[in-house]
Amino acid sequence: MTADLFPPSYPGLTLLPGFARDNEAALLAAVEDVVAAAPLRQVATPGGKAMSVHMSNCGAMGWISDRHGYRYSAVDPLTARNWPAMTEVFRELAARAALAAGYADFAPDACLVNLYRPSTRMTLHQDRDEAGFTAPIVSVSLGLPAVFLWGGAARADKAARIELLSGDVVVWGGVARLNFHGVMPLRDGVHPLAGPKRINLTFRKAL
Ligand code: MD6
Ligand code: FE
Repeated sequence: MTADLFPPSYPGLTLLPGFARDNEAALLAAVEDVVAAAPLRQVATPGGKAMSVHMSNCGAMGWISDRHGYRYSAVDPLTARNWPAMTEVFRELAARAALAAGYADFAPDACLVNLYRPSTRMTLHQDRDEAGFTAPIVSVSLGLPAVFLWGGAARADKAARIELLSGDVVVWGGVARLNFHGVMPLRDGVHPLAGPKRINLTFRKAL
């Protein structure tokens, strides 16, 4: 087989396999701190359906959704307090991954924390609630493996399936900043550090 000698490449998407592998335990511990202050919750889409993923945020801004729409807010609607600060471990990792993908000086002000349990999925969508699209998106996978769907500029474009393991980081931006993407339903399993779940950290520049 020659597939591994010539892995597929996708314009605007950088795969950094194992980039956060050495930080897994520290990152998971930091996630525990975030969700102690801003509990994970299921949010509703504007259409009124609950998303299957559980979410929280840290950083100056957090991504929220309710029947009024998708947006960023400095205040957690559940606690009526600001989101917990973004720890240096998160900032440093996000900036280093962005740099590895060719984006210098990435300074995220939002980190969305997503909890996927077996059968949780994320349907194809664009990340387009940010004020500008010059900064990339940095996405860190922890815990159970997932199949990431990498589509194109249009919802109907065929999506590639990319396996993401704990410690893998993906960065997208530039021509692909508004590409559709999603996550296939999580398979059953137990991760040695994270247990029966997957955590995804998505770093963005919201403002
Ligand atoms: C992932 N997640 O879980 C990719 N986007 O690998 C996302 O694209 C995403 O988890 C918006 C909101 C939550 C997410
Ligand atoms: Fe997304």
